[in-house]
Amino acid sequence: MLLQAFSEAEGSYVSGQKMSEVLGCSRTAVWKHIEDLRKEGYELEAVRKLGYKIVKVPDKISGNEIRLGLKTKRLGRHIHFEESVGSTQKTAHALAGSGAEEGTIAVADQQTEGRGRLSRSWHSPKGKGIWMSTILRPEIPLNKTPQLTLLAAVAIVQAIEESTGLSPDIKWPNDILINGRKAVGILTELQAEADRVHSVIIGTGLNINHEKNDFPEELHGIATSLRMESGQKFNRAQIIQEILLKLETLYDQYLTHGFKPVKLLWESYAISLNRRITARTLQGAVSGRAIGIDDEGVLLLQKDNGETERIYSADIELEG
Ligand code: BTX
Repeated sequence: MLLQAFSEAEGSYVSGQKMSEVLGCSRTAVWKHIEDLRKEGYELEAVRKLGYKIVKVPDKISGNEIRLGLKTKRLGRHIHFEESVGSTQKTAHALAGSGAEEGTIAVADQQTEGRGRLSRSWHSPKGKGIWMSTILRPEIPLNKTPQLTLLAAVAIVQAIEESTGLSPDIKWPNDILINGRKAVGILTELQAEADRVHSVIIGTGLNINHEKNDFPEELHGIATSLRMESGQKFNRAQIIQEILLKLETLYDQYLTHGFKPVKLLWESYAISLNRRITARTLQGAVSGRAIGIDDEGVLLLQKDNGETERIYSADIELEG
């Protein structure tokens, strides 16, 4: 409740009077609640006559920390947080199936069965990253849903740029790389019937405060974290807030103006375009030059014989 009051104050001071009203206790008893917050790792500044303001929040990602300072209207307004869970995708599927509102998020501090595409696993250790699934309910045809993976990738890149000053690249369709190593994975899953989309669940795995040895050996050459790239630790709840804000802004734009603006942004961050690549699909490997994405978000690959092949789903290897 006290955190709610600080959140509503948007970074300015909350008076002792206001706090005692919110908490329903005397002004002297407010002191005890402030001490509790300090014990949880919050740093507060007190100024006579003005009251208190929060100057530093702890790196925890429970519902309260995500809510405090969240600037979105819909996304993240309902938060399902668990310390440890198999996969937040599974949780989000269950929530979506039982009617959760658009914008509901499932977040965990740790995943024990985090998953990637094609039943691969996603390493999600405790306290190090963001493991989050967001429920969207767009009224779009099924064939347009891959666009949302690209939209999410743009939003996450923007949030990382804004929060850290790093410059990530996107490798089609869902990898976000920093200096060639994977810092983020995005997994988009659907609940749909016939041609009606009930929900799109966007799973985001973002490595934040890992040091090299927090990754298992087999990921050492492949994976990275924001900390490893910048030498700094980051507050995960604040990055979640930034992702949700960017995601909401782009998503609203997308619902009104369509995919074009997202496509332009996506292309500006993509490293796989205008390069020779090999696309490994379930049907086999195809090599050629990645010449762009079409209006549905499908990758266009120009083969050596000049023909253009449309790639719907693949792992991409960049050549040269
Ligand atoms: P993907 O199939 O593109 O990538 C999976 C591959 O990435 C793995 O096979 C492994 O090589 C590598 N990998 C595994 N863990 C990591 C890691 N932490 N960092 C970098 N590389 C890694 C990408 O799938 C989609 C991942 C989505 C994860 C989110 S977390 C929240 C939500 N819940 C859930 O279970 N999945 C999503």
